[in-house]
Amino acid sequence: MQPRSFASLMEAYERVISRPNPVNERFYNGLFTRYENPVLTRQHIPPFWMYDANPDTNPYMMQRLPVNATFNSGAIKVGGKYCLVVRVEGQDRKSFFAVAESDKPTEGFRFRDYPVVLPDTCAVKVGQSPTSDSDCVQSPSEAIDAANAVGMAEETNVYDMRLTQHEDGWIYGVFCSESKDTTSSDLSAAVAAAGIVRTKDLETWERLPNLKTLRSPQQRNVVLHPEFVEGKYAFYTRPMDDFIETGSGGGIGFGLCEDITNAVIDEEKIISARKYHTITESKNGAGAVPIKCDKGWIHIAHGVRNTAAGLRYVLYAFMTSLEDPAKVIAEPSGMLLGPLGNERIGDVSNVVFTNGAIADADGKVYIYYASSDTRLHVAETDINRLCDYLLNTPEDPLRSVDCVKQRCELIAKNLAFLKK
Ligand code: M1P
Repeated sequence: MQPRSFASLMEAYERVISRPNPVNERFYNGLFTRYENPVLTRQHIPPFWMYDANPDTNPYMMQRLPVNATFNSGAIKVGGKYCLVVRVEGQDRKSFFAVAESDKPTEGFRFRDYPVVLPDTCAVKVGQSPTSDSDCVQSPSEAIDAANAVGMAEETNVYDMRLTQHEDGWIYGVFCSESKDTTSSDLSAAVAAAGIVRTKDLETWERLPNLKTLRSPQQRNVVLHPEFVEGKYAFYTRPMDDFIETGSGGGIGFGLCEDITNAVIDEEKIISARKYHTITESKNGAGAVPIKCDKGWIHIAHGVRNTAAGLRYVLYAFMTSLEDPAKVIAEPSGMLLGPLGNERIGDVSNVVFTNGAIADADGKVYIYYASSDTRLHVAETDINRLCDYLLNTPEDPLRSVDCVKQRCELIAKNLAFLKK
């Protein structure tokens, strides 16, 4: 194999970034448009993140720090740019965050030169919220004590950030902060918590203590609501007994907290429950930050069911009331979007997952969804279509016999209409 020049690797990378992304004309469902190419893949990673560019120290021009996948991203528009805070996974299995941005919503995404450098939870003074490098402590045990004191164990992995432009003026990032479960002898035992950061520019990040939910041992897929509710910060939660299984966690929860700098939720009310023999039977979780429109709050979440081939993740949607964002007023039957074609294959196959969508001023909505924990795509729709879908799609009647009845009603209506 001839070693390639670093310049040729940069040229190939630039070709990937500038590749147009045409609409997938073969797909139609009246609700959203799919695009031919993913918006981000590991080919979008700048070569200078992976290679040592100097042939003297890298004579074979080999990747020194390869990247495995670019997927589940938070999404927000800042300064006219479409910004994604992407889950990037190194080949060492550790995930981290990186901002990719573009002037266009469906193509041209380019990572900023450096990934996001989060303040280290293992580098804080006892009792303090870790906000800067100067908060460093000396010994590892002191660091762990300090992290525990502010509700953060020794964090091993971070992923799936939701970005909320809150009415208090900050952009919050809420993400999964994963630590080893040191109370278990099982090497794989882990604890998931909701980490919280805030920023004004996606460049400088202030770390706040992790969310504490007094009645749920673990949390993942936590989303901060963009407005105060009853004068408090409101979170969509996903109570779980365990790291993978939600156990007694009944679905997507909702809870209020007084102080985001020390966020504690007591009661979590289940608003979108898991249901037997539906797409949410195994688990579900909030996805994109809810989108406000004149009919309600639009939620795009994920539902998980089990199959002989393992878990199957799809997106679904529901609407909550403007007066009470914890009150579901519409929940159409079935999935909004499922994996299609090549999207079905990847590191964790048969998965689509979203943690970010952007609603533009012209009413268009871009749903950034990842397929099979490997790459990131976009689906384009708009507020009117989403509202029509949410408010006019029948609910899941939960039994085959009633599903047939529902379909026969549609057929009869159509046949009568077509005979006119
Ligand atoms: O592997 C599929 C997804 O699994 C998790 O989602 P959940 O907590 O609902 O099971 C997350 O780790 C997510 O990142 C991942 O895409």
